[in-house]
Amino acid sequence: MLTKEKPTSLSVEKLKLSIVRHLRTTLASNEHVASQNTWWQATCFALNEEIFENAWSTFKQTRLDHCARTVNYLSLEFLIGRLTTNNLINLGLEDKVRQALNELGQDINAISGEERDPSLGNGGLGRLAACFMDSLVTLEYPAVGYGLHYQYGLFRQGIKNGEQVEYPDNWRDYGYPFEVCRSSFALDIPLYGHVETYYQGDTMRKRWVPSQYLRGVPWDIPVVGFEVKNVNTLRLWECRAVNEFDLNQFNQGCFASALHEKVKAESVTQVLYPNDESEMGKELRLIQQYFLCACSVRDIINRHKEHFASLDNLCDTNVMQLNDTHPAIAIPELMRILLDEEGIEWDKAWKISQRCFAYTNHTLLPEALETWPVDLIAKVLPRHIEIINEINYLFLSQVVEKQWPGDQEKLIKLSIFEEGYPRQVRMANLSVIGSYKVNGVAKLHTQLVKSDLFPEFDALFPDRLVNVTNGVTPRRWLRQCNPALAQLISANIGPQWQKDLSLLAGVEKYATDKKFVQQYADIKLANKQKLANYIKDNLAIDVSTEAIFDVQIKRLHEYKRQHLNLLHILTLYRRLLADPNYDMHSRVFIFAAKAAPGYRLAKDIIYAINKVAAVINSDERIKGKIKVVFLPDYSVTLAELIIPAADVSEQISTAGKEASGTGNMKLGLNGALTLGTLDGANVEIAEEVGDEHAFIFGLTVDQVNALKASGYRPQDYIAQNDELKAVVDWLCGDKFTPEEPGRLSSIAHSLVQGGDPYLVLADFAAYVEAQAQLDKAYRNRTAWLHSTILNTARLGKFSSDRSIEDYVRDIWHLKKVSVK
Ligand code: DL6
Repeated sequence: MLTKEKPTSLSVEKLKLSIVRHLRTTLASNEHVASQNTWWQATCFALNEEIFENAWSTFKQTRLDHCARTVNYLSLEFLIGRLTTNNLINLGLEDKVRQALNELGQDINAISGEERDPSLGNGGLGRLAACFMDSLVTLEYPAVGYGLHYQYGLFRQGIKNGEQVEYPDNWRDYGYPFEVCRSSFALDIPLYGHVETYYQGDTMRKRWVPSQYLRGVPWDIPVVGFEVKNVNTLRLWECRAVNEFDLNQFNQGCFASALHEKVKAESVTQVLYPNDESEMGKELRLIQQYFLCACSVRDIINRHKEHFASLDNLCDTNVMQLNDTHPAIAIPELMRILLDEEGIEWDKAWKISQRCFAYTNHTLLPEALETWPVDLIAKVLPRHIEIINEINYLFLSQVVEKQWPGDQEKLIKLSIFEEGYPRQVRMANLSVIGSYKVNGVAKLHTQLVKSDLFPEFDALFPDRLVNVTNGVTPRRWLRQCNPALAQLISANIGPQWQKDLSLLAGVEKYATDKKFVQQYADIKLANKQKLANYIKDNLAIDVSTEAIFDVQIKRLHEYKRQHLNLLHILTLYRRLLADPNYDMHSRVFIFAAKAAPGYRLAKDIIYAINKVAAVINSDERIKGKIKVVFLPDYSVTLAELIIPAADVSEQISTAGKEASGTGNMKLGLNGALTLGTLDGANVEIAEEVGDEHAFIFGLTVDQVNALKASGYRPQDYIAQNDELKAVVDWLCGDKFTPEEPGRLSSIAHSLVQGGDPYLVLADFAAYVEAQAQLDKAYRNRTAWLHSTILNTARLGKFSSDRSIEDYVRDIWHLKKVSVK
């Protein structure tokens, strides 16, 4: 038994009755004709009976009894993954539902496989938000996640002749059983128009006269706590037209224009922007961001006003966490409401507002730091640009000028406005100035935020910048994705690790226990076999579980350096061609990655991996020593299959570029050894696990900076290294693309003529050497298994429960509300 059963009225008999009742009365089917998908929906509806009851109790206890301080997590992305198994585990109903379905002639695994991934995020920050929601509810903290109800999630990735092709992901097609439309909380959101000045007595006031409204309709997804009764809410706003249909136009035969307003409004929440590291600069994206913020801030205020007449104490009942700068427009939105609607004077309004917001920075990449043209904000949100102006004026004149009198450079750097054509609003500066706390997501990242990104802000506000190292939920990323390992751990140290991951330390003493080691090894092998079957079924590639499963799964980006991995694969391939007896353990290189549709070079790297795979996998001369596998359409569900099967976790970003990473934590917990640079949370992973149980290589942040400062010349590295020269030359020729010679040369070009911005060539030799060490280490079976088990045992720090407790202690100051 892995989960303590929660007090529930649901017996196997009751579950069976409920599932059949939903088949018949909710879904208009019956147990004789229902498709698997209908069975799945009926099962979800049966679970909802328990879930919604508990959600109501949580709501009642948090708001009505206590009016407890609540964190509102504002995020444009929540990459939640499938919920069926997650909810079953968290409800403690897995065994009962399995049995109930069994007795009804159904298989629980097939049924849960019917769910489409709600892919409402790009990667890092969206998945983190989902882990945080799981931890918040499990730790019984009052929390609401606010996001957008996209009709299309992140695109589905297909591979056609090696190229990425994007298809729309209509994740909820005909509805999603775990969501409920709460139309009674719908809101109208203003846009465009102009600002008027008027007098109230002697006081001059402003008001926004919008020229358009959008309707925000909330869809609630319950977030079920593990071994607790609490159920929190993820509220996703859908955009609709206020007047959906113009009957007059329709009657005149203008069918398309009769629907014009509806189509325009719905486009706001139609698609998730498929871009995680670069700026889009589109009016629609700005409206999306504002729409989320306006709906959420209004919803929070409405909740507050059920208990309090004024907003004076809003910051006592609520904190709004900005998940990166995407929801930063919430700051001027709250100010607008306080000033214009509540009639509060500026200083007091600013005090309230500033104590409501906290901001998490997730990236240092300059191109990912959001800016918006001033003219665009002025057009869409005319009152907000005035407020941003005033915030900036007061900040520069009262804070910066006081600290550094007459220092123009400081004023230019710290201003919310970036001068130029067009003038831009820097959302990061707005977020730092408008928040009471700002956090980075790993120790190294926070240090760099302080020293490189915001050093002046750190000097001005010495207590504002803090670190909260990311984490992942152990429920999904160990218990759910690796049930056999979870079972083994529980059998030896008890099941409490699922709520306190630091208890995994108790596994350490089994790392030398023969029986445990063998069981651990058997589980890894079975997981590898499962992945091997998937690869065979989906890509028709045979891979041996004897081989090292070397995994790099993450968004495709130059800074993550999938092309460094590729250069190493080519190096091994060359060595094998030169010497068929070249001594290496067989290796399967497994990639999964989506590239932003407009990111040409990233797409070229995917193409190159696939073309290289096709040649290497069919080259009999190398006797299957290397296999290269690119698994299309990376998703949370695919990650749950790959991670438990991995031997090696590739975390090879250029030092200083990856804010934290969370795949590194998931892979390590599941026993993969990290092959990584000293970047992001790799630093802390290596600290925890010990350098001898990871393969750390490459330039450090300081060395990267020094090399760049001294004038980095990638061609020097090629000149000094014949193997490197040979594999880069391969990319320029027709070896892998005989039908299109030179088709892979864009990669070589970016590395040589393009100046190699992410220092791939500078780290190549160290990477190849670390790979050789790893190859050697793998062959010592006992030592390798020892390291693997120690990775599981020593990574307890990286639970999102710990991250949430850090946020609660240092930023949010919440109190638990236990639902009885
Ligand atoms: O903090 C979550 C996650 C980090 O683990 C990754 O290192 C980082 O790249 C990612 N950042 C984003 C950037 N989006 N924006 N802006 O997702 O955040």
